[in-house]
Amino acid sequence: MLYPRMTSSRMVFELNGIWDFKLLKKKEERDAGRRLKDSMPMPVPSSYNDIYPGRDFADHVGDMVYQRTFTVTNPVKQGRLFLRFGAVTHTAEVWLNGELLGSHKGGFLPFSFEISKQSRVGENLLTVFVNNIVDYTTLPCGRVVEEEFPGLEQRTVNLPNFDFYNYSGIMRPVWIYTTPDVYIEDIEVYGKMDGSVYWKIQAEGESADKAKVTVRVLDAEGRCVYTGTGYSGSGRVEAPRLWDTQDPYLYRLWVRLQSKSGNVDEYTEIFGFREVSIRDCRILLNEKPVYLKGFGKHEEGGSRGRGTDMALMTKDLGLLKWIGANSFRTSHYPNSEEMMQLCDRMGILVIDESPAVGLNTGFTATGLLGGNPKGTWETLRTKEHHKHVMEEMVKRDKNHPCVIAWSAANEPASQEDGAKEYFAPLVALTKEKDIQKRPVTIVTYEGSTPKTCKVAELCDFLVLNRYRGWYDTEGNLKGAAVKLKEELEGFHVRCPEKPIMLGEYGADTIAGLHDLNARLFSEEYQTEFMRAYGEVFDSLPYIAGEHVWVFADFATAENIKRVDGNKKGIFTRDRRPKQAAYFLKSRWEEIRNPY
Ligand code: E9O
Repeated sequence: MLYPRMTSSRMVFELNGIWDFKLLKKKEERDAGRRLKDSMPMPVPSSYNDIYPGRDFADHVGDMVYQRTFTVTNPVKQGRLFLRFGAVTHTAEVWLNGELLGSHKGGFLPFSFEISKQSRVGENLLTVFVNNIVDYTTLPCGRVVEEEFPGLEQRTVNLPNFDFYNYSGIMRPVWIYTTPDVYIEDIEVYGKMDGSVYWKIQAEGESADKAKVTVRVLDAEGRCVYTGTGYSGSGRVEAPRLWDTQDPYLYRLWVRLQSKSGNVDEYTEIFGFREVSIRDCRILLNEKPVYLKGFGKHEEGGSRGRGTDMALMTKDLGLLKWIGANSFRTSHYPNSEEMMQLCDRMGILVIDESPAVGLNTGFTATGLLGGNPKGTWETLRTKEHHKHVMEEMVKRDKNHPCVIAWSAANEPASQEDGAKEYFAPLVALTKEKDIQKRPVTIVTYEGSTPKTCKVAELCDFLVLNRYRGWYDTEGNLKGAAVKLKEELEGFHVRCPEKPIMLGEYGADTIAGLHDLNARLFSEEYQTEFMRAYGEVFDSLPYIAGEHVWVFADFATAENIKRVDGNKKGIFTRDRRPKQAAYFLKSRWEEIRNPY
């Protein structure tokens, strides 16, 4: 799926800005063909939740509606016109001028509709119904509960089976863009270390298969270093400058599609020459071992929630560089396309995670489906949707050099019967869809031990979330280190060839709380926690990386385990460093080998 870009044959218009917005009651009448009455202004892109005060507003369960008009001019009506959403959380039903364009399920990936027929020169009315419910069919998973108290109106509560606030709305940019009648629908491009480059073009429109395709590889200065023809093919660039974390050098594949009738479409896709592989317990970038240093990271902040925020994302990557990190996991959903582009450019390695979180009976206060501990894999209805999401994610992110691996899920019930059967086809599908055959993992939690884990063999590398010294053995870091080491050794015995990394480890820490005895919640405890884990990693040669939980403090659902959100951040929510940031900085700056 191509990102909307202005080219010599395409125009792009952003529909971001202030839209009309309204929360909808359960049976409230709706008419997509009329201007909303009693609407309130709402910024797009943004999560709607934190914009206005009131917990009924923030925690609304169900439908809401976004609306705006846009004007189409005559030149824009030449060729085709598309409407594209970066992400709408969690489902969207889109109407234009009173006609239904279609719907999309899944809150973190883009979708588009052709609107050539439904749009008209002049003013157009765009209406989007959004639903924010998470249940046993959605990713992430949750459950809906009807609360009844004598004398009170029935109230619908949506319990997330995950530890982050269920931000929703039109959270990523919206565009309209034009293409010629015969157009480039998708481009796949892969540059390898030896300079070989593979491409595959998908085109749509009348006799698209008979169109003539020319491709050029352009270097960062715009010089053409290779020319080829054909819908798919391969060629070679002499001595390419490889992409890596120190020198994230980017090339572009310029594609020209000329149809029989003479219509021309052009698009330029960014890529890099680099290879990711796995050998002898190591993750290799361009054949050199890369030890992953970084975080699990949410895409969120104050006011706009998970809404695309270019300033925040650039600042975050600047902080990653400052602290000596080289990577992060997009926990627990694909991040915005703009973030992926920035990672390409800044040389940050990404484990690209699907929104499959909460596929367990859980550690959260809420549980799932009434907390039936045996029910997970039989009761969940996510399997087909999960396949679809993995496909969409690979389709969107396949060309990014920054993406070094895919994570199919975070902390599923991987120790329960049915886990292997659930994940095997998902892993296979992900591999099949990715020509780079990047490593795939399933991130597991404490419940899944070297003895009980049912999915280790499906993973190319093991990513473990462990909280010894926090959720158990709390306060006792020596004991925690013993337990951690024992478990890592157990996994190494089970999968002796596979790299093992920590995907999460951390301790809730109140910024500014100091304690001479390094007690729980103090800045000192977080630092000592990091030190204790670091010593274990350093003693085990097969550890391939350390991702701390979590980059910055973040909002969660209201519950008794969380005081104003999750405080395991190494940075506060407004991105100030806690003490442990300085410890990690000195630790990570020492570990270079060689990235
Ligand atoms: C997922 C992440 O989204 N992992 C959690 C993080 C946390 O801080 C959360 O924010 O709580 C930790 C999972 C801990 C599971 C402990 C289970 C112990 C059962 C044996």
